[in-house]
Amino acid sequence: MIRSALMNVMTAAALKAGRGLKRDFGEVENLQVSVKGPGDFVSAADKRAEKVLYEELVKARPGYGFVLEESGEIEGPDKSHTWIIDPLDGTTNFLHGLPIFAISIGLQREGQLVAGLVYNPATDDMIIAEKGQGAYLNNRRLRVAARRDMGEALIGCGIPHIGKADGHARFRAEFDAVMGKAGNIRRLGSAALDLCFVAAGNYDGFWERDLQSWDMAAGIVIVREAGGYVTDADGGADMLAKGSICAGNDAIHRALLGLVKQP
Ligand code: 2AM
Ligand code: CA
Repeated sequence: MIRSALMNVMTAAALKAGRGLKRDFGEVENLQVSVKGPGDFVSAADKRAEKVLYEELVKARPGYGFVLEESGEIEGPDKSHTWIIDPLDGTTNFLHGLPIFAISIGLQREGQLVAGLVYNPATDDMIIAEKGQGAYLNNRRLRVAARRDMGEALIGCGIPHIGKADGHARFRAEFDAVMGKAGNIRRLGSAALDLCFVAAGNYDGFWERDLQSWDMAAGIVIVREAGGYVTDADGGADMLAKGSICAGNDAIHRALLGLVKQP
C-alpha cells in the first residue's frame, strides 16, 4: 500500500466526495417520481462531488491548478502541479442505477502524470498508483494480465454515444477488426474503471476514442504502475491531447493497436 502524504490527501478527498455520491446513488431509484427527472439530479450530484473534491484538494495543496470536468480549468500560482479530475465517471451507469461509476483524480507534475486515484463508492473499490510505487486495489498490488494470445483475450472498449455520430462508422470498423481476433469484448461505460480493469488483469486490453483528459489521467498512471503499456489509439504518446487510448500488457497492447490504429 502507498502511504505517502500525497496519497493520504487524495484518498481523503475521494472518500469524502464518495460519501455524497453513494447517498445520491441510493436515491436514483426514487427518481421516477421527481419533477425534474434523473438527468438534473445526476448533474447536481456530479457538481456536489466536484465541489467537495476541489475544496479538499485546494485546502491540502494550495496553489495547485485544476482541470475539472464541470468547472473547467482553474489556474493556481503553482504552475508545476495540476489536478485532473472527473467527479463522476460513468454518469450513464449512475443514472441507470448500475454500480459502475467512479471518482477519478490524476495529478500532473511538470507535465508528467505522477499519481492517480479511481474510487468506486458503490463497491468501495479504491485504486491508487504513484509513479514508481506500484498500483493497488485496496491493499492488493495490481499487475496486468499475463495472457499473450489475442484469441484468449478479453478486450474492453468504449462505444460512441448517440451525440457522437461522426465516430460511429470508425467504431464499427474497429469493433469488427477486434471481434475477428479477440476472445471476447466488453463495454462497461466508465473509462476510468476500464483502465483499472486492465491494471488488475480483468481485461487484457482496452481502447476508446473521443475521451477527455479527466476520463483517463488517473487510469493511465494506474495501468503503467501495474506494468501495462498505454498509448493513444493510434500509437502516439499524447493520450490526453489526442483524447484516445489503447492499453494492455506489452503483447496485447501491440496486437490491439494493430487492429484499431489509423495510419
Ligand atoms: P462520463 O460518464 O464522465 O461522461 C464512456 O464511454 C466514457 O465516455 C466514460 O468515461 C464517460 O465519462 C465518457 N463520456 C463523455 N461524454 C459522454 C456522454 N455524453 N455520454 C456517455 N459517456 C460520455
Ligand atoms: Ca468521464
